[in-house]
Amino acid sequence: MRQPFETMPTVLTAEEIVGKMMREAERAETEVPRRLPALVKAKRREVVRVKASEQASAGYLEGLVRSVPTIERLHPFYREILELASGVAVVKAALGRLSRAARIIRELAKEAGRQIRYSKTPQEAGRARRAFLGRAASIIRGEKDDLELIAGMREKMKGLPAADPSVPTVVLAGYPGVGKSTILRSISRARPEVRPYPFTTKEVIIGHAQMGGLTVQVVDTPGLLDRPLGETNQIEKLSITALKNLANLIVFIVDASEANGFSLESQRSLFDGITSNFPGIPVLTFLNKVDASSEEQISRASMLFSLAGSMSAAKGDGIDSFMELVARELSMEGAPRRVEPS
Ligand SMILES: Nc1nc2c(ncn2[C@@H]2O[C@H](COP(=O)(O)OP(=O)(O)O)[C@@H](O)[C@H]2O)c(=O)[nH]1
Ligand SMILES: [Mg+2]
Repeated sequence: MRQPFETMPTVLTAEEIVGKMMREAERAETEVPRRLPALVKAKRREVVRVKASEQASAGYLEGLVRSVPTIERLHPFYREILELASGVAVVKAALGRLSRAARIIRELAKEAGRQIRYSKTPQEAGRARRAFLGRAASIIRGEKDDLELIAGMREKMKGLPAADPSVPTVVLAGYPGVGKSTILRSISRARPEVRPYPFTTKEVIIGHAQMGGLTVQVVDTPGLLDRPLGETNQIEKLSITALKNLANLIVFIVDASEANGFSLESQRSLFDGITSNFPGIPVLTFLNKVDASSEEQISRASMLFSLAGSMSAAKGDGIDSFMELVARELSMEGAPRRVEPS
């Protein structure tokens, strides 16, 4: 599975484009019959040089703009992350200016071609070509910031997980240490893929599992859905929005043993915080580490949560029924969200 930004080529800096354009102008050669008058020969050469540099500049910019995935056609998951990474409006504006720069360079090249054809001396033709190169270079240098922005955007977006929005997706939640990684590892066909989010130190871990004939994408988000969500952190909010567009089901894992220092009650309030941030998305809650829990803990957990099942992921107990329940929930199109006791 490819993600839409993976195929974007490296983005040159303004100076690199200018350098390339100048080199192309130098290098451009054409066969000019020797017997032609000097002025005709000069005009032909200058026209070829202008064309070559036009292609190296305007042509490059056009290709760059084309290589950016069409924002309107992006899956909301990627669009939200693009919003996080660079800002959709900012990227669109930069692309608009780069296209306009290419258009202006094309017009200047046409104008230079005209001037060259009407030149009365080889010197005049040379001046027209140099004037074109100078103007084109300053237009490209004026696009320095836009080019840097697109380069930065590509850098952030190209490493994104190839999360397939068309595959049913389960997002794991629960405090650190409850067993999310253990579960992900034990249900994944291959080693889960770790990909950085396009901001700070967060990463998403994606596994693919085969559940009751269904291929399911399971996403773990350390540092995001394993702690109370801050009210003010914009990045956090946006990443939640991105996940909302991907998640078909939230699986909340409860550590019955309370071994990691999170009481069942505090796990319940984490549950409340997370589910209120994913309205409309079904949630299944599973009790883990039952092997290391007391009767009292298990019964307290059943009072606090509406449990879909319980397991001992480290031992592999209950994993099959976990997968069965998850697959059943996913195949119930438009299943009503579970109502939790308050
Ligand atoms: N006793 C017991 N330990 C478990 C179980 N599942 C996971 N663990 C242990 O709990 C610790 C944290 O698990 P991990 O999967 O990393 O939790 P995460 O932070 O939610 O990803 C690890 O040492 C696991 O081996 C279980 O069912 N029983
Ligand atoms: Mg983990």
